[in-house]
Amino acid sequence: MQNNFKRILVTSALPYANGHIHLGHLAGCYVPSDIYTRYQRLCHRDVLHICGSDEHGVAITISAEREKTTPQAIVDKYHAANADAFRRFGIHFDNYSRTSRPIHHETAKEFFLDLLDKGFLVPKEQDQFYDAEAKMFLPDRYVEGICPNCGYDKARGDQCDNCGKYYDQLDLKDPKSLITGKTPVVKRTKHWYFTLGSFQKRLEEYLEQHAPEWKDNVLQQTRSWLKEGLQDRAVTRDLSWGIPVPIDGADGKVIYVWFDAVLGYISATKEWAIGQGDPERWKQYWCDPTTRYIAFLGKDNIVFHTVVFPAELMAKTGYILPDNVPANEFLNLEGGKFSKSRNNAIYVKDILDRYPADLFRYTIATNLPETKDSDFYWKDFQAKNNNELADIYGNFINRTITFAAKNFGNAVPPLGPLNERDQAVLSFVRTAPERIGGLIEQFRFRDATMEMMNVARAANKYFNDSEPWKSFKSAPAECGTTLHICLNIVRSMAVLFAPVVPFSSDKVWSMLNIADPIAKEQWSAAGEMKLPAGHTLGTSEILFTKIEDAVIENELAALGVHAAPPAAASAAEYAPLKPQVTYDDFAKIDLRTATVIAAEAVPKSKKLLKLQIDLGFEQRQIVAGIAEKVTPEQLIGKTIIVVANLAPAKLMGVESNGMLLATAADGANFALLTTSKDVISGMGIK
Ligand code: B3M
Ligand code: ZN
Repeated sequence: MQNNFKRILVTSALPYANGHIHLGHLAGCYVPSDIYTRYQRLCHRDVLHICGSDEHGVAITISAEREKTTPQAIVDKYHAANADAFRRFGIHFDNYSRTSRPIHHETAKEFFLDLLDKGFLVPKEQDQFYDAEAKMFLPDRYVEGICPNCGYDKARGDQCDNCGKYYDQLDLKDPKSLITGKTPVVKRTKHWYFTLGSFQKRLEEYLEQHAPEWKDNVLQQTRSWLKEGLQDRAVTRDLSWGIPVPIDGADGKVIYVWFDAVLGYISATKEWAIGQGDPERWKQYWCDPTTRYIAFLGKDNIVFHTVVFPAELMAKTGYILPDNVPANEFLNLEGGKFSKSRNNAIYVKDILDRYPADLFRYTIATNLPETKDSDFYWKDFQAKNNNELADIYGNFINRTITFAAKNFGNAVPPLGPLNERDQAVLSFVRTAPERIGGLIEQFRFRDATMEMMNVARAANKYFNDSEPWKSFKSAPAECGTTLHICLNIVRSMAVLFAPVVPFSSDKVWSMLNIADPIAKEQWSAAGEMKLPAGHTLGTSEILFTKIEDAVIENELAALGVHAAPPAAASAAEYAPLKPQVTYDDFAKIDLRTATVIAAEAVPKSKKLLKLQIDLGFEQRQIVAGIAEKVTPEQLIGKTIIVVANLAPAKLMGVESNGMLLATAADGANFALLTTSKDVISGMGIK
């Protein structure tokens, strides 16, 4: 990050207060923004995280009709529920406001009148769909029809959910009113249009100036909008719910929800500043070019934040623009293999009674849809908890603290002379803050989380290789040094993992009996040894317990997903047995455990993946013909079995030093060979 910024403003998209927060929302926006702000706070940067409920628009009024209640009752209910869900999930905002508050209405009206005054809002007569029976205009989602772009038959009046295209509602084919189901008539009405077209050039310059840093998905969507040429857009609607258009003769009209919602970030900051007893302080975040502004959101909100909102800010003048808009793609559920009629989302409010938030925070963080859509699988959730959080992270912390409690009077033993292994692990941990922080600064939260777990992996390996249970008798001072180092790594891990699993880090902190809160730690020094010899520890507790198969099967059943047993192979599909070999023949093959540290497609090849693997004693590259069966993401972090002494070969010009083992099958019967529990890399197999 450029160091000339004095402070960071972070906004997270304002969820509509018409439904509960689910895992898709968290993966699209809030887990990344929370990791980012927690990390920045540990760097002791001045960072402000703003969010709140989007309470206007047709999304709300349609929900009210569906739930047979008023829009007000809808937003009251969901605002409270969502604020609570975020709090319980550990998503921390400095202010979680509401766009229905007076301060927001004032802010939006001020923008509207200022833009009107400057000639950026112009009235125009326009034809609109009108439901003659319900006697109302049908803005946005009140009308559905066939998408003029892709033919999708449930396209909304303002945007197609299938292809993402925005269009004039009169272009919809076979339109139907959502109120009466009737075909609407066309009627003339007056609306105010934002002259978006007049910002075309400045928006292009803005985009290209940031292009080197912005994510591909954000760039592509924005460029394609700009390429089509920006049209003036109506920013008022014939509706009774919303911010009344502050002009005489505009009765029954409100400001379009997207015009006001983005301004909610500003009004929520004003509200925060008032709460701080410093009402002018919001200007530091919005009007000072030494502030870096990062807007987090999901992919369906991109152009509103890279085109419409910047244009509003340019028109108003005196405001900074988003420096980055690291939007994510979508998180799907179980590959879409669930019963849609029963349930198509996992809601935060439902899961936190059954599982600690950190399990979801970690699972989501390792599987964020950063570059393309990803899936939440309950089985993956179980595996991440059991094989990573419990077996690697939790195991290291637990074995270290219980060992110190049992053998060193529950205190940190002294540090003696360091051997090579000690030095190697200490240097790996010391450099971890920079590695992880660098990835977070680039919005690569998935890789950052994997890098965190690599610290835990290295720590476990160090514990195993040092064999303190042996040295305790044969060389007690050396054993003390090992434990001194391990306890300090526990401390480092608590800080380094805090952005992703904050609740667990707090628990570790109290196990270590450290008086100052984690918040006082300095990220850059998180890898240093700070626990002194003689420091008394607290009491150890189990951080993560294993999740049983039956528990996961219940979750799947609730979603209507039934794991189909793999089909039995027909006799013809079984490969004939190969001729007998002797044990000596077999023993020539050196099979080893290895951890996949990186994986990517081999360019121009449909079948090949290039993997970097860690064998404990060395790292190497292998090439495997499995690209059609697993994704690189599914491989990273996995323990695999490789033939370690296979003669090197080149596949499509790429060097391969070994071979990974997997079933020789496709589809449901394809599986990688791995170990039944986590073991260190490089173990021989016999
Ligand atoms: N409320 C869209 C949504 O909830 C919208 C985002 C507003 S951000 C200012 O998906
Ligand atoms: Zn479409």
